Amino acid sequence: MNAANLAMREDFPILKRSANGHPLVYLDNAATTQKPQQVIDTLADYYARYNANVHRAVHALADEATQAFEGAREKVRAFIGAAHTQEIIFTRGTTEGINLVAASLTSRIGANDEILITELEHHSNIVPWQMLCERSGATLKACHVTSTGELDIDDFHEKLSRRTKLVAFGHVSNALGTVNPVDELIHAAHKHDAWVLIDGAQAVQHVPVDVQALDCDFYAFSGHKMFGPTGIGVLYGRLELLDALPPWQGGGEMIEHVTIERTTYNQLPYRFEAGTPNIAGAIGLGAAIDYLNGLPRPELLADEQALVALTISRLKQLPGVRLIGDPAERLSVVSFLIDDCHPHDIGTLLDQQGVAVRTGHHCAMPLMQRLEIPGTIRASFSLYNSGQDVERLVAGVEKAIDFV
Ligand code: C6P
Repeated sequence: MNAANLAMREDFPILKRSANGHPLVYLDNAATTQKPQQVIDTLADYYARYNANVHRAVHALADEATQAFEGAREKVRAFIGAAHTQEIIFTRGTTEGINLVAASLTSRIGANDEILITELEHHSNIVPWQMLCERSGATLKACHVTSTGELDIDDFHEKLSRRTKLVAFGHVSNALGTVNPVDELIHAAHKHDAWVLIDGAQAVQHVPVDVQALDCDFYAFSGHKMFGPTGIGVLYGRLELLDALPPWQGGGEMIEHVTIERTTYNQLPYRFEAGTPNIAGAIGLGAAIDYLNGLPRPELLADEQALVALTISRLKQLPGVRLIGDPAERLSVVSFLIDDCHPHDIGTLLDQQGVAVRTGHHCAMPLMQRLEIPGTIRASFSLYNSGQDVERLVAGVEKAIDFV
């Protein structure tokens, strides 16, 4: 453990607690990360000092809340390198961002069109497109995954066609940690005049993201996977594209003028933010961004990558352990199975030793079907994890193997 890692751990009060009588080892960061005191304090401060609805009233509290809420939008814009704050839409999370795009695209997709996804996707990046295809008659295609858990790039290029209207894929796989060759995929999709949506849920915490450098059309992510609160996320959309899309939900805030007969809509980004937003969540996300910006991120990421490599090499030495996926580029996630054991049994045995991992299909059932496995045991790392956490995981797995 180095100084930066030690200092960071101090910011997370939950890391001091125990679970089932053992000091907690939290390796379920792909599901949600823990929250630093700075984010917890920001949430409490909002509710204690300036809780009010935003954009609606002239009183002092409303003004303070609106400024903090819009300030958070600007922090998000800078964090992902977007050109305009109008391109930053607050959502409930990655899932809602993708559903927003799928719903708004309904009028732009027809029966002759195709949507291309991949077998690596989380259900959030599959089901909304299936629903869009049901509504529009369009066809959903999925790029195959190799046995190492990487995209079959030849298959991707083969499945792209003049009919492809939209290509949607994850930046990083939540089940295997595979980092996709996003630049190549975006470039190929744009050559076919297809829009590109990136599911960035598993990337933003770990690597810097610049949506302009990427040149993607949409990028969705969740606050709770990057040290922020649950119930808040972001959809980035390219300005011209968002401008041309109809709103998806109707209600307060998204309107300009309403009569009983018809409504004209508000400008961006409010057109896509019907109803009272998650104000505390957005401000808390802003605090999480401030927190991330204050960390020596490259150093901490290098350490996290070293822990992933250490975990892989230690698990490989254990009898009966089968690592799932062997991508050339990987972030944060190590998935594995133990011969003749159900993943849930191993997860429970690890929990009894204070080690939190996730087991099961990880909301990626098509990937599990492709790999012909019921699920995996998944250890997922964050910037605050330590070498001790790896040792406790490996010791826990050894004990579980002895027990079963
Ligand atoms: N994955 C996991 O344990 P929401 O729920 O909207 O914040 O994020 C959905 C989502 C979308 N895409 C990817 C790649 C994801 O990993 C997730 C969430 C968690 O892997 C919970 S299923």
